[in-house]
Amino acid sequence: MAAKTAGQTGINPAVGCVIVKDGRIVGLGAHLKRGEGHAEPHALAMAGDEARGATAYVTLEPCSHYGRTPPCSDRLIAAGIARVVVAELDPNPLVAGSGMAKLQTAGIETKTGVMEAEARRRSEPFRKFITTRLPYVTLKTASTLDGRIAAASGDSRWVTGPEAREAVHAMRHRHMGILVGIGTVLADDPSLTTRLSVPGLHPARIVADSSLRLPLDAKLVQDGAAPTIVLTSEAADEGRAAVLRAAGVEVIRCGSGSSVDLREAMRRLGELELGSILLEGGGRLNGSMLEAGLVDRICLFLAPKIIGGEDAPSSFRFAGFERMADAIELDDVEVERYGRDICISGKPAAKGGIG
Ligand code: AOF
Ligand code: ZN
Repeated sequence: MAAKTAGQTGINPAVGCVIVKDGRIVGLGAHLKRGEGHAEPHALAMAGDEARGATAYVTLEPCSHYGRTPPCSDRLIAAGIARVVVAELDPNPLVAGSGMAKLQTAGIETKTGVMEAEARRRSEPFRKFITTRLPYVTLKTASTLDGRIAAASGDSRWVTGPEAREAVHAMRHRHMGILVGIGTVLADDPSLTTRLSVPGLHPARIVADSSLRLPLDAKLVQDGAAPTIVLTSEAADEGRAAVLRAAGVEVIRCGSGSSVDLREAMRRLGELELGSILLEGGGRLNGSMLEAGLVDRICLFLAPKIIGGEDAPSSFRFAGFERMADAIELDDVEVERYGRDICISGKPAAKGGIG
């Protein structure tokens, strides 16, 4: 239930709830939208009187706070639920164990940590945002086996096949913002919208553009498909900023230098409640974000091709390290296949020296 709603709950977690009575499912629910009902009340509404004496299975600890809706723990207690099984505790400091405590005080039998690893994987972006107010950043690249994102001529249509590209659109649907460097916009004039074989949600489009080179006739400015935000520097021309604002673009100055202060940029995007960002390059921005330690997960789509070319652009452009021992390593590595392509993903290991 939670997996199906990933991407549509904003900065709220995707949560699923199933109510079981005498071996039969009597209620199903998911949190569908921030500001609307949580998973448990939906499932309780379906269960009706059958909830009395039943077991509720929830992917997240039921809440104990009055937020946009009343506490789910109170609702479970009032419905006469006998047992609550949850996958993980709510990392929200407003809840953090107090939901379980409330249920226990009311005499409900509880169990925590069932399929916890799966649940934590799903709630990782929520966990990061609710505890730091910084967006969870997923870096995605699509390259040849030799790490090139285009030929030396600039041609990049297409590196990976249709299955991998569909997976990327599904990733866009699951993130609240999509971030690219101005070089990518100037080279490709992308629309950065979600185009799936079924309808999806469009993330806000964010461009790192320290000297405000974003052209007024760019699709990102003209198409109105989703909000467009430009991250720029203090040094950028105010007249140009005014022109972009008049065209409907939000311009945010990050840091006091002549380039975009990426850490400050993430803080500002967090203030706008953009809780998850898909970073789609190019190589320089990828390199800078990685070096600054601002990337939470990397997804590298690799096509079984070799393009070569001394000047062909690559997925990561940064000074790099002198010694292999200093390389950025990935933890929690996963490998998936999409048609002829593969995706290697993992979390950049935190290290001293970076950032
Ligand atoms: C639950 N069940 O289905 C969800 C929970 O903005 P509000 O008022 O909806 O509250 C959001 C917080 O509630 C969120 O940060 C998280 O702590 C919890 N989410 N809790 O019992 C749910 N979505
Ligand atoms: Zn709740």
